[in-house]
Amino acid sequence: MTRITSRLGGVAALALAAAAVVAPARADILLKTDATWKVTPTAPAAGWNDAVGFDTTSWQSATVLYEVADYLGPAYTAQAIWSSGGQFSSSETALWARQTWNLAALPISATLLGGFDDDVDLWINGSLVISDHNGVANNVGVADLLPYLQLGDNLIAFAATDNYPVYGYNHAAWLQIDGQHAAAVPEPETLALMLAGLAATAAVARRRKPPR
Ligand SMILES: [Ca+2]
Ligand SMILES: [Ca+2]
Repeated sequence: MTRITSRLGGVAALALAAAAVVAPARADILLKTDATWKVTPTAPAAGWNDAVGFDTTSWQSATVLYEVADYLGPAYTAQAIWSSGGQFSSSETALWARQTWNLAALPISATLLGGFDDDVDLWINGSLVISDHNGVANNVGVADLLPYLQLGDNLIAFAATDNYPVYGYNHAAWLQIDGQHAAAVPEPETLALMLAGLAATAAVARRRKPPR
């Protein structure tokens, strides 16, 4: 018993040493608007904003209007998008857009910032998280997206409208989700130590199991 206890102490010390060299949280751009988004200038059928598997074969790939970095700096790699009518179309004044993406691990923080000319309703996995109808072009955001994200496939969808009766035909939409992941992947030596520790712990646990 003494031997097992001292071995466990060793494992704990190894685990502590390994934890100390793991890098801190890593900032990342989780999602941004670009040409890979699917868009349509005509109102879609029900399910477009809450069904991951919604059929978008009749939709277009987004048309890129400009780089957001030109206005907000290099931290923003999102691109402003619209349908193929472009930024000044007089016939395509509303945009429905969606993107699915996979989260292999949940981030420890996630925020959304977007710019819509002029108004927007935005859903994440079927939850309405932004509803902006002030009639002017402005930036909108969600400080904490974690309650809406899920492991595996995620869906983000928005409907944007141009207030052309007041300001003329000029429209655009962009968004970017920034997040942090728990920690960088440990270096190989650290990983080897941690795995050795886990194996030792498992061996001790197996030995401690009462016989069936
Ligand atoms: Ca607005
Ligand atoms: Ca406008």
